[in-house]
Amino acid sequence: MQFARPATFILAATFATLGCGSTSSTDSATDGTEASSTSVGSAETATTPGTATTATATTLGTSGDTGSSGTGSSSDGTSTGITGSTDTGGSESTDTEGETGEPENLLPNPGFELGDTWTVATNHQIVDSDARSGTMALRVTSTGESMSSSTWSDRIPANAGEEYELHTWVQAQNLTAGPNGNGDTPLTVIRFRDADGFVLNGHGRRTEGYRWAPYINNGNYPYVDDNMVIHFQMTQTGDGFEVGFRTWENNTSGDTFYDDVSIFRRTFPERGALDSTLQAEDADVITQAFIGTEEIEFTGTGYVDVTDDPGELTWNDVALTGDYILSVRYSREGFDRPMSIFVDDVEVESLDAAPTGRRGMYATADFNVSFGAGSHTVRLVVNKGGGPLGQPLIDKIDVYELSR
Ligand SMILES: [Ca+2]
Ligand SMILES: [Ca+2]
Repeated sequence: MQFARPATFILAATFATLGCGSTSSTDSATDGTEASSTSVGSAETATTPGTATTATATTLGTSGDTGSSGTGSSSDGTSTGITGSTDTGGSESTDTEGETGEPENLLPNPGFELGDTWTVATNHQIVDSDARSGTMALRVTSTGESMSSSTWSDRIPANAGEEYELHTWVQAQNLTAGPNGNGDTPLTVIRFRDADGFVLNGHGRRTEGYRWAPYINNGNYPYVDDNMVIHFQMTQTGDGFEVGFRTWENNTSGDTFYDDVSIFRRTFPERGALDSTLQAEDADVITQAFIGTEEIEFTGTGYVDVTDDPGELTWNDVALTGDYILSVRYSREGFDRPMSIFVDDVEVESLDAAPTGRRGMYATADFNVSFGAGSHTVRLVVNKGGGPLGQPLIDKIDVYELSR
């Protein structure tokens, strides 16, 4: 089955959305320096060097925005179509919270041991050196050119409602820093196709999710997986996704290596029957946040867009008694950040919510909460982090009975 690529697609705009002017930090404990990022995650306001090339790209559903993301591959004129998931084994299983049993890596050839099953971009090469496991790895050589240098996996079919975790191991050798330092580095990317096989590239529809490789130790570091994780949820707008690795234009030299890439479908065995839903936009008190509707993958009538740190959503008179899973559906670009649940002004649990790849793409984070008898005040406290990149969205909290 072949999928025709749209007659026009954009290269440059992607990179405006994915990093022009960004100073997003990496995932180390020293992050928090991304406060000055301006365009990542704010596609609606991005004006980019690629504007001229995006003018004809509106056929894929851009709705008035000027900074819609495109896709980054220059070499794959046609999709390889749907590929079945292949269990190639041999890759390290990562800890996916809440899962039972051994999760299956859905990514074919995740350790590059089978050679060029990937669509390898210019200046990228599958090499028999610098492997984290096995003998092969993907080397991404930075030359200062960008825009089209993305290596892609085959498509991984997926269904609406499913959630996934993407995990990457990365090392760097003599990687030059971009002007923005941390975060101005090669990217791990996921991109989505619609039911007709077209890459989704309109703002308001999902585009791509990404995670920067770290920039640490002056661009020389062994394999790390410093929070190189993206959690994301499929919606009705897509039927599958591809995993990619992208050179970044601000890195003029040096090599970045990827190995042992994994995609797991997240499962949530602790969730029993759905009891009720607390929509974010229906919270009784919302502080340092506003109700938005622009990013369309919300449920209910909108979402809460956290603008300052911390954002708080409070629901009063919540009639719950017993043990429940409170599953927060959220969107967060860039970084792990804490979220906490308080019941009757007592903190019950705090966790680091993984980034979802992009503002407007969602994932869930589950809290275990025991309620005494009666009605309660439930408050969600959301750490925003600095800059627009850290501006999370909260869609809702689904309340599940704890499975027995
Ligand atoms: Ca390998
Ligand atoms: Ca909502």
